[in-house]
Amino acid sequence: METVNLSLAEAYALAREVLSKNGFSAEHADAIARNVTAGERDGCASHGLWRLLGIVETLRKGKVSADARPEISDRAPAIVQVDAGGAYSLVAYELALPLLMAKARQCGMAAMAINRCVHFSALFADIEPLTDAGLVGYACTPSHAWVAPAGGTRPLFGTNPIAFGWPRKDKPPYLFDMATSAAARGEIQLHQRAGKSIPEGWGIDSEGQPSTDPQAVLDGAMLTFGGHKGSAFAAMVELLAGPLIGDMTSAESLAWDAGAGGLPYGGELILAFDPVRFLGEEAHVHLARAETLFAAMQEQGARLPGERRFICREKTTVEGVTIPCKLYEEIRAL
Ligand code: PYC
Repeated sequence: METVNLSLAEAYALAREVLSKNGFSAEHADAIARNVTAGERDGCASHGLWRLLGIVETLRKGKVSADARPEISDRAPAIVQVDAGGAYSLVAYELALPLLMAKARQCGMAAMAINRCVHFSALFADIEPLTDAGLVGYACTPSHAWVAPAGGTRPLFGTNPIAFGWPRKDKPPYLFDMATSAAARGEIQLHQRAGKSIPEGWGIDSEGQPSTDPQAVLDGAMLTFGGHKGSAFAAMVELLAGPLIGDMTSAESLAWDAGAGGLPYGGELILAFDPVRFLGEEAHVHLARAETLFAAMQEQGARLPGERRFICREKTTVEGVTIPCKLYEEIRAL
């Protein structure tokens, strides 16, 4: 496959230009360009520059606002709600983040509900600002009904990612960001673009039969990770970032899309916990115990979630990112 190498600055500039030429306001174009560049930088191609295709397509289909200004509402001592106004989630998140952090420091824990947002982005990017500030973070969001519940054969849940981050002094955070489906939908779409089959266990065809054909699974149903366990987590995400915050489930999001093929529309829930508020002067003692746990994991050869991403980040910061020529041309054509 022919490839193109881009420095991170070039990747960002390409994304930024495509977004602003397609009509996104400066703040949305900036936030989206930073996010997809971060996905590519961290070796997460399914949330990297490739996303620009769907991001722009969703705008052209009239399914996302290019310039909505989020409205923040201070709901309760530990709850901030932000209405994204039908735009992508990122600007809403960034504008409401300082209030979430202030509330977490004040109350020990706080929640941010983002409503009426279109969502495409990897959640690790929403957790890192929290762990960088010494807070523990959790985030989740439904998507479109693409995933069958365990025991079923028809799509009902979204890919419903969950991200969790734990701050570490002078070290990258312990941070996982995982779909509750066996793979992100973007992963399956990337396999399809590359003409590759997908691993067994990722999905079933429209007859309910296991399939390794990406198109058959995109047309059929994706599966949750870990059978009924992943299915339970997927349902939890539907509830926490759907009805609990007054926003859509994945089935409602897909119904709202009405066949347009836009990205998922609904809510995101973000939680922040302040160890210092929980523990006071003892905080450092207990954070050190967390380090003992991480060391014991690594002693057995286990990799800490997020490690691969940070290693990749160091490399791409120097060497840039490499994407297929075909993708590069498709992005330029946007
Ligand atoms: O790739 O799983 C995915 C996804 C979720 C929302 C948009 N794409």
